[in-house]
Amino acid sequence: MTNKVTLTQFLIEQQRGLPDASGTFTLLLNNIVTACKQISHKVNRGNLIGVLGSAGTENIQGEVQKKLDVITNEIMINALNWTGCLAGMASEEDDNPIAIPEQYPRGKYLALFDPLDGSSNIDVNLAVGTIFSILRCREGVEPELEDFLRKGTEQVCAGFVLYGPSTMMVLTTGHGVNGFTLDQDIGEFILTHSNMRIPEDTSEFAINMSNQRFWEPPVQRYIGECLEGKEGVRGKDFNMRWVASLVAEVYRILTRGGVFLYPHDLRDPSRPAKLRIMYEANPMAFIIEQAGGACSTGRERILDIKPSAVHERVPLILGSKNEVERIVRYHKEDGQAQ
Ligand code: AFP
Repeated sequence: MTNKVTLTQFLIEQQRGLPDASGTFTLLLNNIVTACKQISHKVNRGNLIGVLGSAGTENIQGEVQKKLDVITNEIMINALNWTGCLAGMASEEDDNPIAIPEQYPRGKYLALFDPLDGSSNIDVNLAVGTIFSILRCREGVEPELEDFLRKGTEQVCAGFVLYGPSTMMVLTTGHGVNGFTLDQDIGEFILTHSNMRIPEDTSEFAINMSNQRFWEPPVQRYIGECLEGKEGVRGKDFNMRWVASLVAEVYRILTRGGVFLYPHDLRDPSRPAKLRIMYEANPMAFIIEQAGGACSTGRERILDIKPSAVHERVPLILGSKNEVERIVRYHKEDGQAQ
């Protein structure tokens, strides 16, 4: 352990590089880390402690909540609301933003999170994760909805934890992307992946093929060309992955490249996309761009979108830069309005 950098040391050394830093951000991150360690423990214990299966309730998304959706949401809220770092929070699992209880001091940040992304995987023992995004808030006021509805370019930090064979945390504060592996023996995240970079080209795509009949022409064209392989215009064969867990897909892309698509689809005009901008697309876009990748709806850069609601959904295409740019070009050539 002597020559290994812990996440705590990494954060404190980052703070030293910011002379005006008060330590509030470092305190906030350390408490997010503590919450994710607790979630890792719950996820790993699973049925041994009776946390699998449905909670029998629905969230604002109209999705049936798993017991762990509710448990992990409470872990995140209870780990952060007392810290004095936050003016407020927003969660996939709560209809409205979460106020800081009266008895606790307010801080200058807003935390937005999906406490258990990919939760439809939890009962079949496949990878799930936690995604978080940090914004600065106006000081000295109770935050209003508008304080949350900020472009992704205004994030000060984004990260996720992947509860897989290893528990991995990936983090960016706008100065590159770093990965940390949880050493379960000592309960510390250890820096194992410095300055993660995404290869600009790839031969691997991730999409839920069962939705193919609902895709718009540019996505039909792109996936069709991938499936034609080396006999087609791409002149090479492609591989496909679909883990149904955004966190797992993004981590794979950070480590070996690839492109992930959950595109605009024509299935239900009232719900043209699945992934939520505030606590899924924006944090992942920040991380992907900081690692040299690209992230788009197909028609615009994710980080430039001005959200209109906390649970707003957007089409999401992210990964190896040259592949995402090709898909965006296909949308331009198609010219159809969304
Ligand atoms: P759940 O949290 O409801 O499992 O959704 C996970 C997710 O938001 C994202 O993590 C996956 O990439 C995507 O949805 C999977 O969507 P499908 O289940 O439609 O394939």
